[in-house]
Amino acid sequence: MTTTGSSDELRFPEGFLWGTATAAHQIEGGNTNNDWWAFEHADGTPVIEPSGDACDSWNRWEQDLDLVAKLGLNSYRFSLEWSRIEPAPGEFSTVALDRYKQMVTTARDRGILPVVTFHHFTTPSWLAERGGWESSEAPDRFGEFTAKAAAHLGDEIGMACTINEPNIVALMGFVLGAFPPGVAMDFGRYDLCCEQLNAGHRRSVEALRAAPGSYPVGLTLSMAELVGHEGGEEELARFQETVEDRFLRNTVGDDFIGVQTYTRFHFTNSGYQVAIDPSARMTPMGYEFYPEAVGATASRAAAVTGLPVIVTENGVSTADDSERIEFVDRALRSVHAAIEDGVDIRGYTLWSLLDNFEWALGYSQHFGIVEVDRTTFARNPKPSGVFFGRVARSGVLGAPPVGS
Ligand code: IFM
Repeated sequence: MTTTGSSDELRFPEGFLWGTATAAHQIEGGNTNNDWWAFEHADGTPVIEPSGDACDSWNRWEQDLDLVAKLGLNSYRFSLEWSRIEPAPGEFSTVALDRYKQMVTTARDRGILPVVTFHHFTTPSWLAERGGWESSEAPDRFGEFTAKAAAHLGDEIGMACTINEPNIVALMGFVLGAFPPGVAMDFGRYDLCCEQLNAGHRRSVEALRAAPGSYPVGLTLSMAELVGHEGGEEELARFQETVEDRFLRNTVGDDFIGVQTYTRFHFTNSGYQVAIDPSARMTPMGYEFYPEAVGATASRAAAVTGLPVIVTENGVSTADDSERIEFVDRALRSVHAAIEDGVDIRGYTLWSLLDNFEWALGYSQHFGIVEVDRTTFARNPKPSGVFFGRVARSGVLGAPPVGS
């Protein structure tokens, strides 16, 4: 049970997960054998700079785990790089698998629940060359990879996320052209990719259920609060169905739904808009600054799926860290309000631990609660990390910061 204490103090449920998240390609560095590396180096893509050494987390992973523990968080969500583990079809790297196993066990030793994502945007080059997620073999291949990796990591996995934001993989890859294969406005290929990703999720769940251990298994989906205005109802319904609900419906029998929210979208009689008010506060990502969206999306995800919710990503890109504190404070208030309304939300994960490679936008964005020096890779926790850690340790969110 949550309680609302005196003044504006909010208490979160016992056992609530307080985490931060990263993804392999965004932090490890040197992931040369996947579709993203190729995309970063191809002519004519919108990628502003290559990932290069990223945050050198392939070598500094233990320091990253120490940071999570020191901040006071009790979970860490990270991803496995498929192309490191299976560099060629059916050929698995014991060295890579051992490294990820070490991460899982070290996290446990530090009192951190390891939340493992099996696919976070990158696909091995060998599969990309055969058509990537459009290829008829992709779902089975992903299932086989999941089985192999899950068997190696064993029952110390704390929670498993199959595919990160499959809707973004398809939308960016085939409608907006900002992710590999860089195709724009091809809705037929978009639909095909969505179906294949849905099939991949199911294969992965089957593999995880058959693997040693019995940790919760789920999908993570990118969701925005969808706000309808007069004349925009039809467009909203179309967006909701084709970008969110087709994936939410594919979670029957899963243990949780992972909700990943950054903003809200508006639908008017002239279509989709990121903001209505011309003076709306915007973030460097071009999103409306609207932390309360997370409570709304978590509630909708729970209603559509009937599953417990983990907020597996939420956060803001900003160079002004005090804005991040405001964002997280307001977001947590909306999560707490949803819990009070009866929505089963079991955790909140802040994106991201580190300032890292933001895909086509390179290193121009700052989502981290820890700053990373781009030359020395030295890590420096920001006040927002200290703030979030304090809430995590106590399970209590104090009165809103003065001035907010
Ligand atoms: O950096 C990404 C992450 O890889 C997936 N979810 C959204 C984040 C911020 O854009």
